[in-house]
Amino acid sequence: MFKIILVAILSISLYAKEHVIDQLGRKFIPAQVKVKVGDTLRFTNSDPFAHNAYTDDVLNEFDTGMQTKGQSAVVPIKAKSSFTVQCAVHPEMLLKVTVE
Ligand SMILES: [Cu+2]
Repeated sequence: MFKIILVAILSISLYAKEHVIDQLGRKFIPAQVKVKVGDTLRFTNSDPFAHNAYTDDVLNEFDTGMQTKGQSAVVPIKAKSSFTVQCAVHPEMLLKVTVE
């Protein structure tokens, strides 16, 4: 039983992927991403001013708060869904996330 649990944990960590999303030039780069449950999104602010990343998706709701220059924030993908991530500072910044 313990062995089975251990293998399950190992395989989750082996296949979970971190998707790096750059916040640069008032854009999320890339502007769309396909992910799987268990993956993470890493938002990195490469602009000299503050950004944010949040979604109102009921299944994957998150809010990175204010990210100053160079700051990174990691959020988990918890459930199958399709949703849009926005920046609270710049409403024109959009990232389309598809969870397969
Ligand atoms: Cu922004």
